[in-house]
Amino acid sequence: MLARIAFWLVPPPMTDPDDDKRMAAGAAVREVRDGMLVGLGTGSTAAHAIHAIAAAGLRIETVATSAASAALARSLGIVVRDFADVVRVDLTIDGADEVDDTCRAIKGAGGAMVREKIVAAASDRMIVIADGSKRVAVIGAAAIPVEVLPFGAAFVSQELTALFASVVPRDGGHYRTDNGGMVFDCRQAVTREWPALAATIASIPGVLGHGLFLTEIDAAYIAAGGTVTRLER
Ligand code: ABF
Repeated sequence: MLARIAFWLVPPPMTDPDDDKRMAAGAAVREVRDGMLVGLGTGSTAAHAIHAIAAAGLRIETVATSAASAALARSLGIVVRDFADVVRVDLTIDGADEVDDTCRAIKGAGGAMVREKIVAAASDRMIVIADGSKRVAVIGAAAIPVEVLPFGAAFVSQELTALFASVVPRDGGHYRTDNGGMVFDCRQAVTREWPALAATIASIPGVLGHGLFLTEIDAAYIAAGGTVTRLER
């Protein structure tokens, strides 16, 4: 009887999402080997991976998907090369806003999706890391960020409103990415035929990139409640 009362008085431990992010990051970093050129993602989950790489004392070089991630890595003693001189990366580890069981993802809430997609495309393997809140049955609830050359802001916004019911310039149009681009956060797409939508977005002159990652991701480590699940594309 006392045990039964104790159970109700002491609920099961709730894990902190940050602990889950750290667990997912640690699982991915265990795939890093000495001698690799590693792509460093952007965001709080990717930051855990950067700390884990530093802590592991791995003899690697890296490229970063944002100025922020490059600064964090260098502050931890990690060699960060200029990606402009790189054509191939062994392994990239990055976060996501949503990821489904086929490793399709929406990325870019952190505004780094253009560089993230270039680095992912140059990578032999690309692994997403996330806490359980990012795992979805089907992507599409999260905003799809679209980076736009400011020169084309009004024109591209008009073109995007034909594809989405909601097109919102980030920070009232004042937000700028590391590339100097604006970001429009787009919701309620007119179609969920994601490949076709991705191609249409990319075809708009003035669009620099978007956050639909449909083919770039090879695997994902999702941590929830202290348990890590590995998904494969
Ligand atoms: C980056 O990290 C972005 O693509 C994505 O939007 C963001 C997720 O940030 P966090 O890990 O902090 O949730 O990879």
